[in-house]
Amino acid sequence: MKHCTRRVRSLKVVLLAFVALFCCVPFVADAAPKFSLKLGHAVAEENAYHYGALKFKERVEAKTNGDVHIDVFPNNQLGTGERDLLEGLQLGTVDIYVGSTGPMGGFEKRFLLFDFPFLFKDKKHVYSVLDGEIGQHILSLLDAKGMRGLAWMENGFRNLTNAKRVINGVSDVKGLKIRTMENKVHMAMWRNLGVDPTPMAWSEVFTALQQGTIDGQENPIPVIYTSKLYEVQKHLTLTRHVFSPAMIVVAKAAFDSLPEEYRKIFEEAAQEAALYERSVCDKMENDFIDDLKENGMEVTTPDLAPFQEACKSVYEEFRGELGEDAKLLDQIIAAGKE
Ligand code: EAX
Repeated sequence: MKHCTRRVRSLKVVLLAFVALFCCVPFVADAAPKFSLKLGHAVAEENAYHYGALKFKERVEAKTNGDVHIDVFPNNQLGTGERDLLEGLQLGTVDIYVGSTGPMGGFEKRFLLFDFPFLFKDKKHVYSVLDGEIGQHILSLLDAKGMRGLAWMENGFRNLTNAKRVINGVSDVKGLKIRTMENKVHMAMWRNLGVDPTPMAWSEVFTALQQGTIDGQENPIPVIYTSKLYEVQKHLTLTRHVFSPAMIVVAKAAFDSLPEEYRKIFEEAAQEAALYERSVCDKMENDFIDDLKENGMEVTTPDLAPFQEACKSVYEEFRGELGEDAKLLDQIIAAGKE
């Protein structure tokens, strides 16, 4: 028994030691994140941007073991539109932006490079440029604007919608009042087509269409569908007049506050999220046209040559805005002919 008693005693000692150790170790709840960042975008949660934003969040939080936490705010919750969100990056009210390059020309003129009408032939042409030297060069220009451009996402080829009339040719567009992004190259293009362009933040567009203060707008299929524009627009015209890139951009102050290993994680996660978002956006663009028809939109595919001819003068009018990067415009055009 003695033997047994000794064993019981040593078991008690072990148990007591364990209990003492457990009690003196402070109970560690889930460790609070060291970095909490706010990501904002201007569109609905059903839009591809939101999928891309959530993928970025998921990859960063996983790779940093929760040291970095990202809150995603869709539908302009952090600003009144994309220009406002981008200003938020500079003011520190927004840490991460997912959105189009539309207003970027107002921050860095050379971003207008991608806004020239009918510049890109197809998505293969688009990504040969965005994922090559030209795309990386343009993103790098953001450093001087208090931002760090991490990756190219996709908004898509822009198409015209309106409430007034079916568009079968370029002459049918004349006289329409069309909302454009706050982008002077887009506005010039629509003036060349005989349209009265009205620059407006995205957050105001649905109401303006509903009230009839504008006749139409232009956006990629995923934005048209996920913003339910079929409720206020009867006609969709597949003009594909500009390819609208999207970006994931971090406020430079927020990015520089991260340790080097986390900055690298941000860059890797942004690339992963961008490729994922492009695949989602591409599928939406193919799927949603039928959904728009089912929701009452009349879809036309006019001959685009007259539209392209009417917009040619925009190139001469604005290539000077690009400075020494005007040569990149020629390179992009040449790449489209290969
Ligand atoms: O980025 O403002 C626009 O038309 C944009 O395409 C939209 O907000 C998605």
